[in-house]
Amino acid sequence: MAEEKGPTAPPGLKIVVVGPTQGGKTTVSNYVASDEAVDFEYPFEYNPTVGVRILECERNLGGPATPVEVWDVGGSTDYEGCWPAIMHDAHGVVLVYNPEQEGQVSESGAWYEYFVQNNDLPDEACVVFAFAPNAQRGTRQRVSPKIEHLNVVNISLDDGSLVKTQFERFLKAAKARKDSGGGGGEAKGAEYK
Ligand SMILES: Nc1nc2c(ncn2[C@@H]2O[C@H](COP(=O)(O)OP(=O)(O)OP(=O)(O)O)[C@@H](O)[C@H]2O)c(=O)[nH]1
Ligand SMILES: [Mg+2]
Repeated sequence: MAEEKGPTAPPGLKIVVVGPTQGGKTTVSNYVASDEAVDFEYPFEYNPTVGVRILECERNLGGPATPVEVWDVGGSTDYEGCWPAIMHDAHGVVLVYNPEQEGQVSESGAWYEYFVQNNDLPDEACVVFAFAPNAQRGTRQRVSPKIEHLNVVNISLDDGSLVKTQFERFLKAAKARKDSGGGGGEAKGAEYK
């Protein structure tokens, strides 16, 4: 990462993964940032994320490989003081919540307002994973009215390939916005769906 020398533009994409505590951010982050063909599964044991973890990978999004940083943010509000710094220069937000947990459904709306709206990011810069680990495919999951206009993807632990596909699409759209010169709010969204 450190030796990366892009011709002109600063390298890479910064993607911030946010949402209520125990929603599955670390589970999703580990999966999408892995370079190996790993299964979509829980970490060996649950450890609340302290502050933020930064996972680095490279993805082929067209042209030379793009360095991607996945910032897996701890869901505890104890780290609220770090959130502005965490969001600095972010290109996209992945919002993860567990739709089977009543409180997380409403909390997800507040995470969207804080991390997307307050940062003047376009809605296209946010993908939502409603992560119900053991749900049956096709289960209709609850969505907060605040985020129902976004791209909300229902996933369970059986949906690893869907997570990968959606994440890659999301990265391509983020790269297109970045390449078109938009740093954030004013960026034109590339067609996403
Ligand atoms: N049944 C089961 N649940 C697990 C296991 N490991 C983690 N979990 C649960 O999976 C959920 C998601 O865990 P994480 O991905 O670490 O959640 P997170 O959103 O990163 O949480 P924070 O870092 O605290 O904000 C939590 O509700 C855990 O209790 C496991 O081995 N078995
Ligand atoms: Mg975590």
